[in-house]
Amino acid sequence: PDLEALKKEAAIRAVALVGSGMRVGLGTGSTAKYAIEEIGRRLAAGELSGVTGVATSEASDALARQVGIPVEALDPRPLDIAIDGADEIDPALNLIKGLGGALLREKLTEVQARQLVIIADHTKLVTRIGEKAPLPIEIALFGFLSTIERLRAVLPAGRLRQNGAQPYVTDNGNLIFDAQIPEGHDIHALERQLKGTLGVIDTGLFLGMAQVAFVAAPDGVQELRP
Ligand code: DER
Repeated sequence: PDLEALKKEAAIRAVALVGSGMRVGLGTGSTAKYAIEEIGRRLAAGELSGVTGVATSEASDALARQVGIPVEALDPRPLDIAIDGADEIDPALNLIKGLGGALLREKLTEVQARQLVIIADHTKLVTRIGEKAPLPIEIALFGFLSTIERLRAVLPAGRLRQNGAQPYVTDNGNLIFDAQIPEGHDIHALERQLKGTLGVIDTGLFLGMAQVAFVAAPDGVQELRP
């Protein structure tokens, strides 16, 4: 089966964990899209009822409404479950996220979920975080050139994400610096160092947040736990 079919298979496995009456964190990206569509399908078919969603991006908010999922703003109440994609997944289920630009709302939402369920295809599996994907870092617009200089002192191989000729702007009005994580970095120490860097709002390191990942490979969907 092709990659899209595999991603959809993983999404359907995750949505099987959604029960009626649940408050669900709705992820962002091409894999999470299948999960949002599947929740909508199950609601329309009467297989689920009373589900409300909290979207992690404007795009996912619009898609949720389009498929008939009632959406609410994030408030301090815990979410029963959140379903989202990832750019990298290591054996401890540490993640890189944010290539879709939604890392801040994703982390703010998913930290409140009783269960964070990751869905992906096998190309996202890594042995070391930083092996395949750059780390997205959300930075304030104001003084961003100074912030980039501070970041380059920590991660020299990085660049401001562009949207054509303009800098990419997130749903929150911030910018993103994408940086390679060279071998030898302790990712927990790196997260602390980046979060302590003036002008940095958050990073795409989601460490120890996910409980389970459904990873689709040509021979089937694997259920990975840390
Ligand atoms: O930007 C994000 O965090 C997305 O969830 C990303 O990590 C996965 O996007 P994909 O499912 O389109 O690969």
